[in-house]
Amino acid sequence: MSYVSELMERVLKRNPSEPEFHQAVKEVLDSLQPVIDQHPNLVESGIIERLVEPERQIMFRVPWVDDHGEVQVNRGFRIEFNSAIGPYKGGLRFHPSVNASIIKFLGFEQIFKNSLTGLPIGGGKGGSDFDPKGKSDAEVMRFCQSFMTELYRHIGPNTDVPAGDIGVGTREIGFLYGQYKRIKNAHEGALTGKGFTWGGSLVRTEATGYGLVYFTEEMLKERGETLTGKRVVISGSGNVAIYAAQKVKELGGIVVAMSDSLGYVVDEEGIDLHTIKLVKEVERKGCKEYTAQHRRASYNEGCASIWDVPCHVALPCATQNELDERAAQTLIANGCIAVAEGANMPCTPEAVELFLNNKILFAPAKAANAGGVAVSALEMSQNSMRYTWTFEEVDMRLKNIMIDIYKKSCQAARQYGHEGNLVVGANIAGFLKVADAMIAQGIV
Ligand code: NDP
Ligand code: 2IT
Repeated sequence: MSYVSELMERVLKRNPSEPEFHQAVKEVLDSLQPVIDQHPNLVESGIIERLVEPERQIMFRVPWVDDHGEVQVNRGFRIEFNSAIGPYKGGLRFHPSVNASIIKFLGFEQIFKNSLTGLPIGGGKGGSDFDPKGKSDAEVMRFCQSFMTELYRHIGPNTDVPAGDIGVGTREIGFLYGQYKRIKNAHEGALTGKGFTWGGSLVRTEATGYGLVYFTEEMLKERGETLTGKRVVISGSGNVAIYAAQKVKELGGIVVAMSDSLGYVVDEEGIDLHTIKLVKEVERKGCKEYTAQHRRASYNEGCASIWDVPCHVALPCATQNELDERAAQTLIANGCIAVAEGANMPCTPEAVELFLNNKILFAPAKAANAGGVAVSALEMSQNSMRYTWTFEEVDMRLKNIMIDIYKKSCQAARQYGHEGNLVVGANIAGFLKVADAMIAQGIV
């Protein structure tokens, strides 16, 4: 049995019932085979064995009282995966589906993504099975305060710096930061995604979506294409999806469909983002409401079939495994030329294989959605300097980082015999920097 298969067997045995974590590890290990062949010292120093085992896993009780005076209990997580190149860095997800497997897959991916940004940040992720949907602001605040009352002792600007993810936006970061500051008596960059007036960075809100589209443009260029006039389908209508849509529109593309967990809207004239923002960000309602204001648009129940809408470019920006083999077949049959992952691991392994085999331009999440965490790292820099950059300054840095990630991933793929395969390229490029640092720092 090969070293990689043996290691995978061990991961399966040691982490039973964690399918998302297994999926993320398998993809990376499969990509690393050519690197291992060329660098036997990676095996000798146990780099990969150490990489697949989080440095620290924290699970905790989060008790809070709802608006009816009833006690509620949720579970909190923070997985501090790897700190070889910098403090643990990664978002917090609040969603009822959150469990150890999901947080571990996200934390594992974050190691390589953060390395790709070229900035000094390690990998971590956290969250809770708390569902912010349907909760009052006061309930969300009490939950966040309780969550931070445990989390604060594990984080800090030089230790671990959480941010947002699904269900955690500026409102939640505000409540979390307020409680952190109160307990620690310190106004310091222990969280990113803060509001601009209290330590946040300009462009952080837009960063993941904008970065995704900068990456997509770069990839399209290779085929002599641009986004101008392209039909684009974007799943989700949260932070990543909305700002990806905004940048697509700015660059001349037409976003014909967007979704949420309940269904999707199609607007052949191009989705009106003002309405989507109002419905999703302000009113916190379903995207179905969009059709009340735009009669020409149609709404379809169920989010999975959004990929039936014909498009040139598909940007899955909702959640893991939302685009399967059948969806990939439909996209290819309908003439899609590029798929870029805004969400983390949104395409199933079977879908990714189909895209690669059919020479569809495919941008894996680690590379394509790294803009969010990259601007988070820029927020950390600004906090350390006690200074703020302009929107243009941060946006320019973001764009350069995305272009650099694209080039690094292409180069690594070429060097290790997989030209054009950005999955392999991103995994290898992200891995090498972390592996170098781990070797230099000894067996820790
Ligand atoms: P938001 O909470 O802002 O939005 C999530 C969107 O996805 C909503 O439209 C939501 O629908 C939909 N969604 C969530 N869960 C499901 C599900 N199980 N099935 C179908 N749709 C679902 O989150 P973000 O936009 O921040 O995150 C989206 C993805 O991007 C995630 O995979 C996240 O890990 C990834 N990501 C986020 C970054 C960031 O900076 N925020 C950075 C890099 C990656 P509804 O409104 O109905 O709940
Ligand atoms: O998946 C991700 O990269 C994020 N949710 C953003 C993490 C961050 O620290 O900004």
